[in-house]
Amino acid sequence: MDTQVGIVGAGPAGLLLSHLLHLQGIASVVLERRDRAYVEHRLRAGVLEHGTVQTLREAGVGFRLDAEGMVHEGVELRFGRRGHRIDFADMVGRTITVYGQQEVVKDLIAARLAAGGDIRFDIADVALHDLDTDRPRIGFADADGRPGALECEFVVGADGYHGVSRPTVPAAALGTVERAYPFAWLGILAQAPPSSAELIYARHERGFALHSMRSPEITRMYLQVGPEEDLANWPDDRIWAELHSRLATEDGFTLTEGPLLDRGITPMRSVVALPMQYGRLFLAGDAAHIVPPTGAKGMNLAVADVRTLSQALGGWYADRRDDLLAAYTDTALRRVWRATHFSWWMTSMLHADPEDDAFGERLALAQLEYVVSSRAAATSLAENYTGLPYPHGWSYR
Ligand code: RFL
Ligand code: PHB
Repeated sequence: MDTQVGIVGAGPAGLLLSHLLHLQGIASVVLERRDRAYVEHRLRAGVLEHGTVQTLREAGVGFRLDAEGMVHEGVELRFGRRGHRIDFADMVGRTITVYGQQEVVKDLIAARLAAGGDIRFDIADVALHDLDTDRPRIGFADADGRPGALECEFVVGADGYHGVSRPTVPAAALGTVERAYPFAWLGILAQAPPSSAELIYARHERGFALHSMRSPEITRMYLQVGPEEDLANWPDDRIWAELHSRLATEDGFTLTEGPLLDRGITPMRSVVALPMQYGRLFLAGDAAHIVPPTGAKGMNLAVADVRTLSQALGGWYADRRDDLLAAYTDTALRRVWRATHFSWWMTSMLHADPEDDAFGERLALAQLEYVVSSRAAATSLAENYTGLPYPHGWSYR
């Protein structure tokens, strides 16, 4: 046997799992298709739930997060040219932290390498074998193109939505439940100080817009666009004009512009694959489920899966318990479905659906009015957005 747990993918899920297993004395190898610089600079999520921050801190990888992460006590919902603040701290006594996903990835890679961890970048042709035996194998080609193999006790597919792990499971053993949305997000990163201290989720007749940030000097923003939209149709001045009009308020909100550092288009889908286990293969994070980004849940769910899996593998290695592993799908899916519903709800409330009629539009506005005028409804949003408490720890002992 080459390692106890073979992990495919060095995103937040794979890296955090490798680290949490190490803290419990369990060995793993992480195989990643991209190079280190690529995964450390891939621009993605930015909002960490309360429990995600706690998990990273408890695992000893929260130092830079505590120094550089921006703690937010609320968000703004903007519609009808007016802003309405949802006060998380007041409603549920919890906050969120704005800290780029790639910074979490950098911190985890640094922690693994400092502890002598084995992360192999530039790995091609990953193929999973013998998953229904107790000695599964991962075949691959290393960074120099030489063929290699890892014999393990468990394989974890943490290789994202486009990875190889989920498609390796025989179709008869895996179901998927999904929903496509008739729009996508165009995201930009601008060298400009944020125009608001907190995130702004805006519903507008022309479509959704989101104002977020990465630092006191860098703004991150998104615009709802068509599902097949081409980035070539969006020169800088069109992006800024659209952001100005969708974020405008009657009391004269001003949006600070700056040079664009990055831009990209992300399609929106909800997908849940189940079960999240096939023999000795366990799926975690985007490899098993994706949500539209409106609820800021994707990376947080990846962390939640890995906490559950880390505890279950801890139980196996400490006491040969297999009940926690057998319960992995059910335990993980409870949180996944809650987040899937919340993300769908935020998405439908905040986007202009081109396929919807006037009735649908009025319902979405009525829902927004209710959320900003009822303490009960606002508390529900706050509870879900900041993240539901964890029912169990990440370590077995
Ligand atoms: P990842 O991060 O996709 O990592 C998977 C890794 O596997 C590698 N890989 C392979 N390696 C070896 N062999 C193969 N055959 C492989 N195939 C793939 C990949 O190179 C990669 O390194 O999955 P993971 O770890 O499950 O993490 C999930 C998160 O990345 C994702 O859910 C979030 O980014 C989603 N998301 C957000 N989540 C939040 O919690 N809060 C947010 O605010 C938030 N905003 C967002 C988002 C995602 C977005 N996009 C770009 C989809 C905003 C956007 C725009
Ligand atoms: C981000 O800052 O990238 C971000 C924030 C909130 C979301 C999605 C993305 O809902």
